[in-house]
Formats: sequence, C-alpha cells, structure tokens
Amino acid sequence: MIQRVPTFCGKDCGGGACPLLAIVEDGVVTGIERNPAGRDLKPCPRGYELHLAHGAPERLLSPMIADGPRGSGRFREADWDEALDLTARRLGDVRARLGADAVLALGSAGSTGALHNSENLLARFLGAAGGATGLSSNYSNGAARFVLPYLFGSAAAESGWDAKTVRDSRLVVLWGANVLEARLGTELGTEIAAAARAGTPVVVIDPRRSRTAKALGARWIPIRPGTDAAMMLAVLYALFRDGRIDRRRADSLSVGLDDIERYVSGAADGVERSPEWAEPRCGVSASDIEDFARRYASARPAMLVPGYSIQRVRDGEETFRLTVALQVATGNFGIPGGSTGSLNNRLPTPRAGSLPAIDRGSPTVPIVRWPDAILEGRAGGYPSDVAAAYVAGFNAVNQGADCRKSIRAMESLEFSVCHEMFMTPTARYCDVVLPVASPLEKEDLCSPWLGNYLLYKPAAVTPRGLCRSDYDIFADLAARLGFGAAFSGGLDASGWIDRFIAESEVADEAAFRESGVYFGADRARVGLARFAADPEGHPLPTPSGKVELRSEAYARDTGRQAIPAWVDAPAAPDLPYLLVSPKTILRTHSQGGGARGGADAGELTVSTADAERLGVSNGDTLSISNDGGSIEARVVVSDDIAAGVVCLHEGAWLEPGPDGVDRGGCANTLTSTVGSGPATAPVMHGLPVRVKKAPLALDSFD
Ligand SMILES: Nc1nc2c(c(=O)[nH]1)N[C@H]1C(S)=C(S)[C@@H](COP(=O)(O)OP(=O)(O)OC[C@H]3O[C@@H](n4cnc5c(=O)[nH]c(N)nc54)[C@H](O)[C@@H]3O)O[C@H]1N2
Ligand SMILES: Nc1nc2c(c(=O)[nH]1)N[C@H]1C(S)=C(S)[C@@H](COP(=O)(O)OP(=O)(O)OC[C@H]3O[C@@H](n4cnc5c(=O)[nH]c(N)nc54)[C@H](O)[C@@H]3O)O[C@H]1N2
Ligand SMILES: [Mo]
Repeated sequence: MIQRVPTFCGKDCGGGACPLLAIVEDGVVTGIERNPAGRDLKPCPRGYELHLAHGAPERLLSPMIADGPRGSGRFREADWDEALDLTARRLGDVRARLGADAVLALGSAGSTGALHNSENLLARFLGAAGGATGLSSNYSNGAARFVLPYLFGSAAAESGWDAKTVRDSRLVVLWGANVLEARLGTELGTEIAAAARAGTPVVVIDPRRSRTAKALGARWIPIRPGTDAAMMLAVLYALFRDGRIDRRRADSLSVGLDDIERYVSGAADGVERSPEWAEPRCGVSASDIEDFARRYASARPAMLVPGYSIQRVRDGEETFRLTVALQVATGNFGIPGGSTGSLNNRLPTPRAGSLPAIDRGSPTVPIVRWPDAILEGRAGGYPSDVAAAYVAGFNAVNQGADCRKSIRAMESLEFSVCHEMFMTPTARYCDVVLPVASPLEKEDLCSPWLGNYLLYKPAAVTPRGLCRSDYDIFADLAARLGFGAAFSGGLDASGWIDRFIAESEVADEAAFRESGVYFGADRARVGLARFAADPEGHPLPTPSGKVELRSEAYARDTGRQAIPAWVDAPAAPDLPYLLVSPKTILRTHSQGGGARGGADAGELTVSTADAERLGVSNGDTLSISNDGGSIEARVVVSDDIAAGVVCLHEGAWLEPGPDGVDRGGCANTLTSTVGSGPATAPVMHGLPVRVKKAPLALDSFD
C-alpha cells in the first residue's frame, strides 16, 4: 500500500519549513514529493533527499560507547540501559563534585521543530537538572542580532519583511545573499526569481558569481570579502554628495545621518570615504560604486537583502548597521518593495504553543568561544570550569571555529556525550554516542524563518534500529537522574504536540493534521511599517524614538564609534588570499558532509587568473594555510570568483592526516575563535590565507 504523508525536514537550513510529502510503501519511505497544500512554497533538493539520509547505511542505529582513545573512531555497540546508566552516572558525578556549571551544553542547528528542537531540548533538560553552562548567540547572525537592538530597541523583533513584497520592488540588491542556494526562508528565492523573470533588475554583490547571480542573469559586482562596509560608506558618500537623500524624510525616521555625512565626507577627520577611497579596499572600481549608488537611489522601491555572510566577517557588526543606514537614506525603509532591517528578525508566525524554557539563570559563553571556555575556564575569564560536555544536534568540532583547538578541548574533558544520526567528527571525540530518530520518524510542528505559515507532520515511519527522539532520550535520562517530571511536564512527545496545536490559532485542527499546512492571513507584511508611515505617532522603543544610526548606547557598551565606521584590517602580506566558506545547495551545513553527499568536499575554487599565477589547473592539489592550520584541496578553476579570493564550501568533514594537514576540506581548520568585534560573533568569510601548490604527497604513490 502506498501512502502520502505530510512532512518537513526540520533542518536549520534556511528553508527547513518546506511542505513535503513522504511516499510510504509498506512502512518504508521510498521518495519525497512536494506537498500541493503548500501552494507556492517550493522545497529544495535537500528536502527531496530526506529519505536518503534517513535510510543511509552509515546511520547510527544503536548506542555506542567509546572503546579506544578519543578520536580513534573505536566504539562498541551497547543497549540503551547501559549507555544511559553510564551517562547518568558520569554526568551525575561531574555535577556532584564540581557543580552544575561544570557541564557545557553544546547545542546548535541539528533539528528545529516546535518540540524536536535539539538545542531547546538540551537546554530544557539541563535546566530541569538544575543548570549548566550554556552558549550565547549563534553562528548564523551573531553580529546582526547584537547590533539590531541598538538600532531599533525591542522593536528589532519586528524588523524584516515578507518575501511576497518582492513583487513591489523595482530593484533587488542581493548583498552577500545567495538566496537560490543558501536559502533565507523557503519563499524568498522563489519570489525573487519570479520578479527577475518579470523584468525586475537584480544586482548581486558577492565575491562569487553565485548560482543565484547566474540563474537570475543578475548584474554581478565582485567584491573582496569582508569589505562591504567600506563600499557601503562610499555609496553613502556618493548619495550625500549628489543630494540624493530626502533628508527631511530620513531625519524623521532616524538619528545620526548628519554624523555619518560628516564621517564619509571627511568633515569629521579629513578622510573622505569616497568611491576612490573604497576601490583599493573592496576591489570594486570607483565607477562601479558610483553606478551602483545611482541605480540604488533612483529605483524606488528598491529592496536591499543583506545576506548573513556580510556580518560573518571581521567587524561584521558595522556592515549590518550600514545596511540599515542605506535602507533609511534611500527612502526604502518600511515600505512594500523596500526592506527593513534584517531578515533574521522574522516577523511573527501564526500563533502556536511552544515548549516552555526552564531558565536557571545559568552562565553562558559566546558560541564561537566554546573551545576556549573548556580549555581556559575561570582562569581565562570564562564563567565556569567545564569538565563535561553534552552535545545535541551540533557537529561542533567541524562547524565551530578552529578545529584543532576544538579537538584539544574535546580531548581535555572528563566526559562527553552526544545525540547523533551519524558518526561525525564531533561524535568521534565523545565517550557515548546516542542514536537519534530522523526527521521522518518524529511528529512535530514548525514555523519558518521567514513567512506566515505553520507546518505539521506525523511520524511517517517508526524509528530504524534502536533510534529514539531527543525528547525520549532526555525524558529517560531525566527519569534516571531523578528529575523526570520536571523535564517532561508529565507529557510525552505527542502530548506536547497536541497541546501546541490546541494553543494555536489553527481553527480546523483536523484539516491542519490532514494537509500539514496552515497559512496566516497576510503574507505580504512589511516590518515597522506603522513606524515608517507615522514616526511620531508610533515611535520606536529607542532613546530617540527613531532608528539609531548613531547610538550612544552602542558607543558606551562597546567602546566603538556611535556611528558605523570602517577600520582597515591589519596588513598580512604573507597571507595574500581571502578565503570564503559559503553554503552549498548540496548540504545543510555538515549534514551529508561525510561519506554521503559531500561530492564537492575537498574542492577549492580559484579564479582563472590566480590558477595561472599559481601554476595549477583543474584537479591539481593546492595547500591553503594560516597560523591555525593547513588544508590540501583539489583545484577547481573558475571565472565565477574574484581574483585573490578562494572558496571552500562549509560543511565538508575534517580528515586530518598524521601530519596534521586536513584533506577533507573543512574550512574551520583555518578559522579562529577570536570573533568579529564587540559581538564576539564568528568570522567565517574573508579569512587571510596563503595558497601554494602542494608538495607531492608521498602517500599519493601508495
Ligand atoms: N543550502 C543551504 N542553505 C542554507 C544553509 C545550508 O546549510 N545549506 N544554512 C542556513 C543557515 S543556518 C544560515 S545562517 C544561512 C546563511 O546564509 P548566508 O550567510 O547568507 O550564506 P553564505 O553561503 O555564508 O553566504 C552567502 C553568499 O555570500 C557570499 N559572501 C561571502 N562572504 C562575503 C562578503 O564578505 N561579502 C559579500 N558581499 N558576500 C560574501 C558568498 O560567496 C555566498 O554566495 O543560510 C541558510 N541556508
Ligand atoms: N566555515 C564555516 N563554518 C560554518 C559556517 C560557515 O559559513 N562557514 N556556517 C555556520 C552556521 S551559519 C551554522 S548555523 C553552523 C551549523 O553547524 P551545526 O549546528 O553543527 O549544524 P550541522 O552541521 O547541520 O550539524 C547538526 C548535526 O545534528 C545532527 N542531527 C540531525 N538531526 C538531528 C536530531 O534530530 N537530533 C540531534 N541530536 N542531532 C541531529 C546532524 O547529523 C548533524 O551532525 O555552522 C557554522 N559553521
Ligand atoms: Mo546558520
């Protein structure tokens, strides 16, 4: 018998909330289709492959206990009783001797449903236990989320806009946003593609001629990574100089434009931040900057879509403050077809119940510093001395910065446990690995990153092997540790889902469960539109009541300038190339980065000019290195990347050889845990590196 069951992947992939149907034949998922109830919402290739990861031969099907040194990959299978008793005993022991804060909660992007959210469940479990050391911020948009409250106050949560408003745009600027590949919500790419087909011009500012740029026939402005703030200042310079800013309007919405004008014009310090000033910094010619400024100012409305990439760089905080300055200065703020702040503050999704947090006021460390917090503890200024880690839904060693430091941190722990579907580079360093259910094995609800809808899925099939959901694992462990009821609230997983739906705005529950999709009324909302229409009548909750392009609070808290500014990077003549490590359409982060799906793993894209300079062609091996480590990767020569920039897609699995050189192509071999600026957010683009033809490895003769 063939059934079609509504489902979604629940991955933190920018889509994640794509309406799918699982085709179930005799208890086996044989394929994935688009769910027609999702109307215009288009799933991506990763959604259509959901059953492949679920059914993969490499999937962990039983609890595993380390049976060799950490990292050796030697494990033995165990049953749940043994694995959970061991985990309860070791965690209980660390907590009893050293206190609750000695356990570090390492949760990230694993799964993101309303209930089966690995990060939230981990936090709730450790909260119910009495606390732990947690992580603050995230890898995605740490710098953006840090600065937006200074700009908008608590209304930061209402900035953003719905994808349907792209229809009102006369120009779309994708500034470091590769929306057809690195999705920012399920709808945005589709809407931008439809607008482009209908004739709306699209400009892509990106070191790479991305898939999106190519597919949309966009005008491509190649830029040196990490230098967007310099170009943005030069665009503002040109707008001020040419009198293209409606000052009365802009001043009614914001404070600080006068200071920004003094800064860019040179009145403040004698340095003009002109297009000629920006050219050598960002690699975009002064005439291209002038041309862009003219186009952006004369198309109204124009939508500037800031990708998260432009803030995952050194001083990424400033870039995001400048995108808002541009939106305000050009009169595009808070209007349909324009853009308002950032997409990472999604507008409200339809009301539904959610899992209550258990907050013990526990200490946190910035996520990018998790290895430092383990290695240095209180002596290094961190809030606790960590002796154990609980990892759920996080390939921390691979996806966090500085793999070598991460490995040292994992090796130094007394005990570590993780919930995983696969034996990832992180799982290899854990003492206990617990096999989790796949997205097709769990009932859940979810809401999207961007958009006004909810999805529901029943479990399509029962779990493979001994796999269990994170919820069930935590509930069992909590019971063994004596706080079962505090964790579960007396409900099992389906009890919680019933409650979430009962608390939702969905009127016809049966129809929702049947179709798997519920749409909110308005899908073309514009964040902060009421404020933009009547700034005096609906002031923002900021000191001035307006958008704070100049923020005294920011200056006070961070020691930086009150207005967004540019500081040149320290010179690094021995590291002449800049590395970017963007997302690929093939993967969600590192999922499928190992034995499965990592087709591009270990490939380094270099420009034709650089390939000539380096004397390499397709298939040759290049070594990419800095003080943090070294990678050897296969060359792919391309005309779609700026000279001086090299690209390794993020998510490939680390494969360090005995010489310490990574041959898996994991970009985080080269990233650092220092962080961006005041937000201490990750820096994963624009990393200075050296690139050389690799010496012929002896083992290539094996
Ligand atoms: N397929 C896929 N989509 C995803 C994800 C995934 O794993 N796979 N992950 C999701 C998640 S969690 C997140 S946080 C978002 C992240 O979304 P983003 O951060 O926007 O994604 P990236 O791929 O890092 O970068 C997007 C584009 O910016 C370019 N770029 C890199 N550095 C710079 C720079 O300094 N300046 C400019 N102008 N451009 C630059 C890259 O070449 C790339 O084409 O993506 C989401 N979407
Ligand atoms: N160099 C570089 N590094 C980056 C980035 C970059 O642009 N460049 N991007 C960063 C960004 S934006 C992000 S969000 C992070 C993401 O990094 P991570 O949060 O590590 O995300 P994933 O690699 O998807 O790993 C999630 C893990 O959860 C597992 N998993 C899947 N489903 C479940 C489940 O239901 N329960 C549990 N317990 N586990 C599950 C998967 O098998 C996978 O190993 O990476 C960051 N790292
Ligand atoms: Mo992310």
